Amino acid sequence: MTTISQPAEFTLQRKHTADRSNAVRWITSHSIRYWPIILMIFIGGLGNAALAAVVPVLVGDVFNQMLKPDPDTSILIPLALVLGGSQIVRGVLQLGRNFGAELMAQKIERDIRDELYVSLLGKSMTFHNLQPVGDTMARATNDVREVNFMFSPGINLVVGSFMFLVMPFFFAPQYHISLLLAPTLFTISYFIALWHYLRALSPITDEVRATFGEMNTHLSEALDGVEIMKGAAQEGAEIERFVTNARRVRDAFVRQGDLEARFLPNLLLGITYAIGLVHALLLFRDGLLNTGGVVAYFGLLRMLDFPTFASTFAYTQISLGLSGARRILELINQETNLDQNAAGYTGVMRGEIEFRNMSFEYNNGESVLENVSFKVKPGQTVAIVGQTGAGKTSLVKLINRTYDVTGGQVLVDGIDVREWNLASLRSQISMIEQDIFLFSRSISENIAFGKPGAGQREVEAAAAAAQAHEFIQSFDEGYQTVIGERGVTLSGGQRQRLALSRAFLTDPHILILDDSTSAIDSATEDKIQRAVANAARGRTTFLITHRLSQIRWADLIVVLRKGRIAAIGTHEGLMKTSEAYARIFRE
Ligand code: TTP
Ligand code: MG
Repeated sequence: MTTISQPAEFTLQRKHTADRSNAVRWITSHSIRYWPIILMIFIGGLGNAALAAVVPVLVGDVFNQMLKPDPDTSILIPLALVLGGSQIVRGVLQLGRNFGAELMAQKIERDIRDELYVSLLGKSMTFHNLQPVGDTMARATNDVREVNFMFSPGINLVVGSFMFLVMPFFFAPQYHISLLLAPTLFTISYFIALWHYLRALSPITDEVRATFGEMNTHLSEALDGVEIMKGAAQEGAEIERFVTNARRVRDAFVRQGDLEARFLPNLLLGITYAIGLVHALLLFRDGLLNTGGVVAYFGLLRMLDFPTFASTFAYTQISLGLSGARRILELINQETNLDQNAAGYTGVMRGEIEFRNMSFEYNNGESVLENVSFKVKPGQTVAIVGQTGAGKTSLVKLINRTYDVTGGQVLVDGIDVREWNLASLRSQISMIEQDIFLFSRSISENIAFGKPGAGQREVEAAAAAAQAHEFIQSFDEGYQTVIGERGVTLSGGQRQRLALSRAFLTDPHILILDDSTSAIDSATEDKIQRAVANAARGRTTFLITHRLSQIRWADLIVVLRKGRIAAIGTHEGLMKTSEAYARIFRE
């Protein structure tokens, strides 16, 4: 099996690797490992069909017995017993087929869900910034579900009904060889019609899945931004937009239904019955077929029912499943431009950082940082100041390779960050982002996020150092309080101290604090001030802040303006030399 490996930021070692070159191969490579189940489905399907064919054959025999001038009724009891027995066995086989297909469907669903999740976590921020969450959610939930349905009932019915299609070919010739005519005509036209149907269906199911993804994207964004939407009284416009999206989904489904309704084999089946019956009667008239033969033959033709009626439904399901698989695969196969560099440097960090002639732009090609060079000694505290949009956040995100520079270098301990093993680099750097994200888990778990398995005592010590212990204690359930539950939300200052607790617990060599909050009451301000001072001790610290008290005692202050360094130095030095810096303090 060929394995196409994608460059990923992080990959986890999986037991099974799948062929990701196209959707059909991908699904096949996932299913092939469950070959015993596939075998079970096939055997179940074949046995079920063969035993179903036994019914018309036996009924034909019974007719012949009854129509004899002196019918031998003693044979009827054994015939009835064989008939009944065979149908019980058939039920068991059918159960095997259905159970196998359902089992397979669930296993495959789990496997591809795992694969997608691992792949999503491994992708870079560049990818995640560009990929709408709603669309990802639609793919990770509904498209994955469609792949499940593709196996059960989809493939289950296709296999089962195909076996029914084959049976007349086995059983009809024993009555008269020419009776193969009607099933042959049917089968040929069936496959031609099916081929056309599938070709027309594929773009429609693609569209069904795509419009659904778009609707979901929109819905998730509207809910995310519901506060802004309400604030701007835009509910009406939003509803309008949603209705348009919902209409597109409906239209795609209607087109699918329309195509299904025109499925030709429904018509072919009726014609086949007519042809078969006429044919059998002609043979009967010429004495080449007896009454039992006519009855049995017509019973066998009736078996074509199953493939005809199951196929619209089953093939649509397969087509939808493949469309879903294509969309999931598209996501998995999206390249990410960071690689984890597993073989890279893994030393213990001293915390020296150097920006060397560095420039950076986001994907849109607009320069965000230009020609930035400066050096930070281990243990120093650096304050980055500058107006909004100056590139402060962007600058620090280059240190832990949330993004990669587009020119020049960022070095940690004299080693280009791209030469570092990514996991090693990131585990020694702690970044407190501008908008702090908390999981809907307990406070304790939120603090211990970067160090799973940390004991309660450790967690509390970290919280105390971050000046968070007090407010956490004020909650009824203390550290076990679940954030987001029963209305527990935290203020900006509280969030910040939780994030600082996280940082204390992981004890990083480099700490980055991106803090945009400036309006905080002085008591809290004081606490944060103390927490940050605690945190900065003994490690290299980057502070992005508007708090003058914090800027003042930094070892190095970098003033950014429109992506360039406007001034750099200590507080005393800058007050004398930099007009721009002095202005900040005058304001
Ligand atoms: P930032 O680095 O976010 O600027 P900042 O942190 O100095 O601003 P603030 O004080 O408000 O936090 O952005 C610098 C430029 O980069 C800005 O013009 C927006 C642009 N940018 C992108 O194009 N894509 C991004 O993902 C981000 C974060 C910024
Ligand atoms: Mg910022």
